[in-house]
Amino acid sequence: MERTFLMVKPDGVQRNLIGEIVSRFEKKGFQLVGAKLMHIPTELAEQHYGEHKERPFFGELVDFITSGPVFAMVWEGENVIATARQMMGSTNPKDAAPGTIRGDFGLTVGKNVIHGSDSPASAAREIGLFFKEDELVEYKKLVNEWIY
Ligand code: DAT
Ligand code: MG
Repeated sequence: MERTFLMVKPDGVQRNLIGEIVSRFEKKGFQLVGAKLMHIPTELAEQHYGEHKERPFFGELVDFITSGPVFAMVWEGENVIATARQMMGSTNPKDAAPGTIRGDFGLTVGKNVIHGSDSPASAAREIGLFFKEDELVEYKKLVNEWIY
């Protein structure tokens, strides 16, 4: 089953959006396999956002993501990587459709509430950066018989 890495960013944690965001993915039918509230060390932030190292906003991005605790999660389910991206909405909340997380809760690109992996390769990389194997929980949910 496909897995993705999702993270409520420091603005989402401060704005009490953890429960709302977890609830959306639960209700969709995805299964939570790992989660933790944590401060991201600068080194991990730089690794996580490594693809943006040359971008002018890289410094701000690292400062922001390390500015307070984040809620890091691994979710599992059919097509979860692409579907979670759709549920998040466009990177810039001003372009994000109503009904998406960024469309409903964000105003500016700098504080866009949530991170989600954008491909199978980035999901594998980001899950590995943030979680140890024994922090991911395998379990069977009977409700899955009513989803799949
Ligand atoms: P996404 O988070 O949708 O995957 P991304 O990987 O292109 O978007 O960029 C990572 C984060 O960097 C994004 O969530 C917010 C920030 N960011 C992106 N483009 C930006 C810009 N033009 N100015 C400031 N911050 C930006
Ligand atoms: Mg990205």
